[in-house]
Amino acid sequence: MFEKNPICKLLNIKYPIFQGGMAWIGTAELVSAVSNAGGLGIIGAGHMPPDILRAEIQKAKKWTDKPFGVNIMLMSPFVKEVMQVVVDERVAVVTTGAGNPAEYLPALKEVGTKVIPVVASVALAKRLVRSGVDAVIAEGTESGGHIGDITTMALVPQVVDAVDVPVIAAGGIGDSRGFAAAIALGASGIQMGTRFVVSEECIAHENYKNLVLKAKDRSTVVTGRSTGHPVRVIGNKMTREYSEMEARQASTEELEKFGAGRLNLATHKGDVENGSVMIGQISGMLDEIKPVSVIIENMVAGLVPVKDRVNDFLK
Ligand code: TUI
Repeated sequence: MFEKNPICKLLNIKYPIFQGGMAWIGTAELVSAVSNAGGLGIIGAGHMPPDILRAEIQKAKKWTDKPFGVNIMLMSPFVKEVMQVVVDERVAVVTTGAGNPAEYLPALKEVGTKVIPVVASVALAKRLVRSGVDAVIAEGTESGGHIGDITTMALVPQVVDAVDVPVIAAGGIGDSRGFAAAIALGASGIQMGTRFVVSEECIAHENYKNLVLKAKDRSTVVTGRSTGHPVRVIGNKMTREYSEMEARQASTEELEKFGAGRLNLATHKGDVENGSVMIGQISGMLDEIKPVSVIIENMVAGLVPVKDRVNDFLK
């Protein structure tokens, strides 16, 4: 299975399933579980200082002998230092988010790190492929956290048509139907964040996980459109206050100050009313916390019934 898959071959992994690199909760616990189960675990560096990231990488190396990655958020104040850490540590894969990583490519490629940026548009995908990235993750607006504005359904086939590297689909994928749909759109693999939040191994606070389990299809909202950095989160007291500030045209500086520290408040302290619960639109279909290995095995096994349904459809 997957012997010919370009992502599995490129990264030497069993299944073309990435765990989205989520800040604060994409820690060595989740990362090693995903990599040990045959996917690609990805540490979410978020706004992590470089010394903390180095410690997290070293923990992941202890807990898995399989490849894993680091996601670098390009808006981080520590972006230069954390890039140096992943180079020093010879991390197998770097994914990037929320920007254009072109200036960091030569240093990463020199040590053999595979670079797979997240893109939310065809234009950036084409530009980065010309710069020499190994693959791209096309992420639709269904995702949690920082998002673009095109849906996965519309974005993935357009990116697939535009580039000659493997494409990983992300955003709105939570079960085998989504996995199969991504393959149908031309993707070579998938990335999931939200599905892995409600896993046994994810260290997110139980209030955070319970809110995800309770979420319905329309529970998420997008804040920050006025700042140019839209973020999908579960609607709560914090988002209502934020929207009021946006409505009275609060400055970007004021909005950023209001948002500071909110993710940690939700993920670690469990204050899911005042904190930022970054989660994707598929949260409405999740109702169970499962071990990572079960999530991954079910994703793969579930492709067969979808294939059968397509075959029946064609009869
Ligand atoms: O990066 C993400 N999602 C994230 S990062 C994050 S950490 C954080 N964010 C806000 C506040 C506090 C912490 C939470 N979620 N996804 C990848 C992604 N990248 N989605 C969209 C993009 C993107 C958008 C525009 C990438 C590039 C881009 O344009 C860059 C350019 O130069 O054209």
